[in-house]
Amino acid sequence: MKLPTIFVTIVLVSAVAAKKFYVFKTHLNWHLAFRDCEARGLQMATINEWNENHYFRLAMEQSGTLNEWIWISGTDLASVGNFTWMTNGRPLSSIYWLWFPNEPNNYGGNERCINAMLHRTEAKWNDLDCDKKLYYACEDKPSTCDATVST
Ligand SMILES: [Ca+2]
Repeated sequence: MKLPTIFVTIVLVSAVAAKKFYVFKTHLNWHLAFRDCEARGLQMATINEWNENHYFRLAMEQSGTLNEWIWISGTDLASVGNFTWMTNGRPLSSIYWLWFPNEPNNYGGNERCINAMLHRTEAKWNDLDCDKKLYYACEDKPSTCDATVST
């Protein structure tokens, strides 16, 4: 199936970031956003650590999207209530939970995908209807040869 032609603004986070996030200022539902990242040789934004969330917030600031809701790869589509990152299957460990206050609330019983949004000074997470059309963020795919070899 041919992907729709999408005109986007790509914003690169500065080189100080351990990870680059690309914020796409086009409104897509979560599924199409996920596929669009893949079609670009990227993957949907995945926040594994606190510092990565810091860089994500920087990406929001630098792309002028601090007041926007932005899709990231968290979802519980595979198992209701068990949110994982779609890109790597890892759970949103309690250590790294950065939920917006009173989220996830599964409002209306149909909130299965996660968007980031600003709360005070930090990017926080909210579960939302996957069919909503939001801006979205991608990142570089992780290197496939970054395994540590000990001798
Ligand atoms: Ca919610």
